[in-house]
Amino acid sequence: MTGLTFHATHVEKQEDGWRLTGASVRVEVPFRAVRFFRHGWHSWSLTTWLDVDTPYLPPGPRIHFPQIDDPVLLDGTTWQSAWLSGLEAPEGQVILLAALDLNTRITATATTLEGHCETGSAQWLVLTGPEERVFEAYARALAQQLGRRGNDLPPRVWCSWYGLYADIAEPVLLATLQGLDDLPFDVFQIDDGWQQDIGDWEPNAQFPSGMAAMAQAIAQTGRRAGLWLAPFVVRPTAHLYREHPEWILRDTYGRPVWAGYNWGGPIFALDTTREDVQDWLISLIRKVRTWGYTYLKLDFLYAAALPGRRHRDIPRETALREALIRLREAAGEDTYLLLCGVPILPALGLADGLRVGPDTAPYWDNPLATAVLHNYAAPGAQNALRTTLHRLWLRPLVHVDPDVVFFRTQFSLLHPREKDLLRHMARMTGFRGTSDLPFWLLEHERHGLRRFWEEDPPTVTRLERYRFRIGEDTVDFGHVVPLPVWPQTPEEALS
Ligand code: 9PG
Repeated sequence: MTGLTFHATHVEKQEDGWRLTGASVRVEVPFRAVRFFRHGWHSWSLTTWLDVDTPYLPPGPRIHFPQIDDPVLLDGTTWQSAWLSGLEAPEGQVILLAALDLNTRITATATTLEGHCETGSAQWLVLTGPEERVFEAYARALAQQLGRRGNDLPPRVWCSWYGLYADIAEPVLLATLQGLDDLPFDVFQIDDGWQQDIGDWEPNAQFPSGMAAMAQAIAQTGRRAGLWLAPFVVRPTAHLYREHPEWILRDTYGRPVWAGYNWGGPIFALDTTREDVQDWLISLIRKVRTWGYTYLKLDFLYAAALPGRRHRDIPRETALREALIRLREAAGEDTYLLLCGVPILPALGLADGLRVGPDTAPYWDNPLATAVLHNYAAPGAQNALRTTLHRLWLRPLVHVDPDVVFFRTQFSLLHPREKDLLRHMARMTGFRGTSDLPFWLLEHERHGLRRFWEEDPPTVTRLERYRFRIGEDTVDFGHVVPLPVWPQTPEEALS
């Protein structure tokens, strides 16, 4: 592509684009773009192509900001992206501005891409060409810079969350394990609900035999035992909070930094740059390893990268990456780490699996969250599919987890067509999970689950941006992408 103008401290032409250096860089393009690529901060954050004239309306409620995206990105008056953004020319060519360093963000207009690094000078790539090629080139550069994992096949997982939610207990999990006995899958993962509190990572009264006994029961069936933890967040009700108020990340005024609102109240973050916090984190990971869990779903990890005044004055995403390096060391190379609610770039090279979209749900969309509150990180099948679709380019770097698939009709509002889309997405990533309880499945649904887990990963060909050939199926995800809007006029209401 010719006619690009750069503003940067240093510009170097490379084989497939340019390398820019600078704390603030700017690229001007010789056309008016039709769309821009918005890339969100963490697993759940909106990532999609948007029309350049899409107005930025801050999502709500504000107490959920950290769960939705980087609060710094949401606080602006225009769309902002974490690390990468791009423009689509009228003829379809794409120009990507993409950071190689952490703590970077980008604003796009119809004719410019402006990068900014929070911590001083950074390295950036400018890549132009067909969409697939520019994302491939960026993924190669990221592999060099941050590393990659996940050469083997992604696991087939049963996860308790989207079936039982927090209402889990020993008997129902053991019965489920038994009910799945003749199905081919790899991991039985216990999600949120086993712990005493967020911060107090010991079994509650629903697990009287303890977590080691559960892991043993799972291992006896030949599956890998998986466990959910949110190691960087604390509820104020937890013993941990009362015993170690000095461990909590605080702002410049000394007030605890809000990490969001969940489990019926505000949640706070640990300052992972403190040595005593690091020791506690390492012993937590070692403890669950000793219990027998070798698949860990580590969640709400963004908390360690929120703005705040840290014990060690290092950039916030660097603080997160250092904490993840310690968790990886404590877990060992042979533990599968599925990272969730995690800023994407800081996790590369450390995660085996990465959740790349918001939570799915046994319903398509909750318009109160999306159309009314502009929150596209809210649970729902459509939100999950949209952001996952726009993060498939990460596949050479990590196992990409699109979240679970539903086969059940019981306790589900999903149309068969919607369930098919979720299933095709999982086939495309190879990461195949479900939360369906075996006793809920009709015979043909159980058969569907069996085939899903039995299938060898199909050949996938991208036919168009949102149309794929997946094995023998041609699947079009195009209608998933548009953001739901609330009708403002009678004409819109009728269309
Ligand atoms: C357990 C769940 C499951 C799920 C995770 C995560 O309020 N929120 O914005 C919010 C977002 C995601 C979320 C929970 C709350 O889900 O993604 O798979 O493990 O935690 O609590």
